[in-house]
Amino acid sequence: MSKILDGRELKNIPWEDCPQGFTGPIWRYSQNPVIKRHPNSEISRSFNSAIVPYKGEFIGVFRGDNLDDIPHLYVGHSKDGINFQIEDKKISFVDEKGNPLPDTMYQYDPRVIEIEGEYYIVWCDELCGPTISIAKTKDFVKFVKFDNPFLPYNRNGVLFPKKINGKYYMLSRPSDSGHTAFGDIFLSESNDLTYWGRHKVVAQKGYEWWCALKIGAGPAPIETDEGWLVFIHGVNRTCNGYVYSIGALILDKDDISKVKYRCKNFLLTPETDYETNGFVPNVIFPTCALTDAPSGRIALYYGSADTYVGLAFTTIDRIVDYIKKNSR
Ligand code: BMA
Repeated sequence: MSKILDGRELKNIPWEDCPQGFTGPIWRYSQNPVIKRHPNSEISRSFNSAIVPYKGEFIGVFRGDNLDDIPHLYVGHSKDGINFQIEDKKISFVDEKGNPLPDTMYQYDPRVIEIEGEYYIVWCDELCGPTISIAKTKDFVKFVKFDNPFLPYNRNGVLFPKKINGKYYMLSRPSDSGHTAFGDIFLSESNDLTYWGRHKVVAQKGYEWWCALKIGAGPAPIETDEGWLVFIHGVNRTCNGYVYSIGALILDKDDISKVKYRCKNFLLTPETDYETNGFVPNVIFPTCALTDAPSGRIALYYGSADTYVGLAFTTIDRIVDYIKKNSR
């Protein structure tokens, strides 16, 4: 039996039981996708988005690719974590003194991480090319942006959901300015979320074909008695373009820069219509996981085909057992 260590209860976690006879590590929600095309009048497609429990309901920061294809971030509200109302106006940021900041050219692939009652948004932002930005909010109305914590180029970052020995930790995937044909997961450390250092390589792209080109962290790591569970995306380069699948690894609890188990199989790969058809076919990209510690339930949200948000389920026992049995 494996345990989720944060001890938090989320009685209303979105859930659907495992279909009878299904033997895989993760099963898809039968009513997917949960976010369809044109969720508001400005957004053509919404995917790669992050949801958290908030005041007994749910709130999220959504990637919304506009009618000119350029992505921005939007707040969305939901009573059940499945049906979302996405606000009409994109998020604007203020600096640490409260002064409004000019909009950057684009913003995408947000993660939302709660640490000690504050919600941190981490996303890919524009700074002479893609880089990682961080902002904080308490109310999802005022978003205070930190002063350029990362250099370009980097398009994928997520924070650990708690400080470890008084420090913040970020997993990120340094890149180039285009559709990067490489990608490994790095760990960085900070006292204050602005100055980052002590960078370490945590996991590199794999021998396995599904993640042979690049890997990157997905949702905020989940603390378990076996170590930190990290859902990842892994990319295969086929003759018809990149294919993004979902995988996982478990980091050592005493040294989070060390991989303890790494699953050699993907957990999910694009198979359904809403994953294999869309703006970018054959992409599934995990960005957020809700957990309920008492039941061990996990609800995993993922972008699908750069067009929709999908939802899938597992339990901590099932996923840890699968990763350990299939660890390379
Ligand atoms: C990645 C990111 C994601 C996107 C994926 C597939 O590099 O840019 O936003 O979902 O490519 O297009």
